[in-house]
Amino acid sequence: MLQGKIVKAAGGFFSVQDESGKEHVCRARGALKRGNKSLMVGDNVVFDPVEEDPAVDGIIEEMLPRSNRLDRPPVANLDQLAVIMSIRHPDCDWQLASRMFVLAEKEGLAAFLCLNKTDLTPAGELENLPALLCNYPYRVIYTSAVERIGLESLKENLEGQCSVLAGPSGVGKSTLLNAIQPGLTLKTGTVSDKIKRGRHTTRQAELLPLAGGGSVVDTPGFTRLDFKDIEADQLSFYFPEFEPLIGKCGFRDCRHISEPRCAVREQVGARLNPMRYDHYRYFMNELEKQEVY
Ligand SMILES: Nc1nc2c(ncn2[C@@H]2O[C@H](COP(=O)(O)OP(=O)(O)OP(=O)(O)O)[C@@H](O)[C@H]2O)c(=O)[nH]1
Ligand SMILES: [Mg+2]
Ligand SMILES: [Zn+2]
Repeated sequence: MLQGKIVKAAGGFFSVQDESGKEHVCRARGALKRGNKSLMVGDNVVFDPVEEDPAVDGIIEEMLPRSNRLDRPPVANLDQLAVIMSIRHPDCDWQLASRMFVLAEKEGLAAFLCLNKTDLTPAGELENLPALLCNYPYRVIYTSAVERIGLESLKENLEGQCSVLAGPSGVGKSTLLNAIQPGLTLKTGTVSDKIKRGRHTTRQAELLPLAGGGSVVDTPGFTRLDFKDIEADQLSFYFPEFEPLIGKCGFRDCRHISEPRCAVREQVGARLNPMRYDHYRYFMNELEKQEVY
């Protein structure tokens, strides 16, 4: 039996890297194909080398306990989520970023936002961002892969950690990784002229070692993200900026929507970023609809 980490998963085959760095193509035992046990990139596994099967080098027998997992993109055992958005082509989806941050908080992951394609920002708009992002609770890194701006900062934020890069198709996730890590030759796509959307170039999540230590998972883009297993009453805990205010509302079970004497609402536009509070309201509404009475 050998131990390793899944670095790629496609069509029922898993590339498992053993401790020496060697990759083994494996299949999984049936029980590791369903539900919560279904294997994902980042999983640590025990596998049995096989010689008689020409298609694979081993069979995965067991998945070791996970410290955390994201469903979308499906990756396990992370330290950090790097949300990648472009300022233009496609436009930054701030709400999707907040959605990803909620899921990161739920899994106890650190997170930051990387705003790419600063070279495409219309004149004057970059200057407006600080106001929009006043009291934004996550670190924001500005990059242009094309003009090689902000790449050192991105690199520093990734080094030594296991991070997943997630965001819509076409924002430049793969391009940024190629730019910060010489030797990577990740396939990149173009953004359609008409609808300014990416073309889903990256097809599978792939875990890549970083030269300076740590690793990153490049993932396929997505624009839809549903909340699963989140209770309406838990939502405020996944907005870290609310934390100092929790327990200070007039009602103990305040959901910070329309209740009187709400300490959270009082701070919107002051200590709290209004856009983030809008996202909170939107998500709360969505979760309340899912609640079963
Ligand atoms: N102008 C500009 N274009 C960029 C920048 N970064 C990436 N691009 C372009 O954006 C397009 C999409 O880049 P990708 O790296 O394939 O995007 P992705 O996020 O990996 O997309 P998926 O793999 O489909 O999820 C390519 O044409 C890149 O050249 C940038 O900083 N500025
Ligand atoms: Mg890509
Ligand atoms: Zn409140």
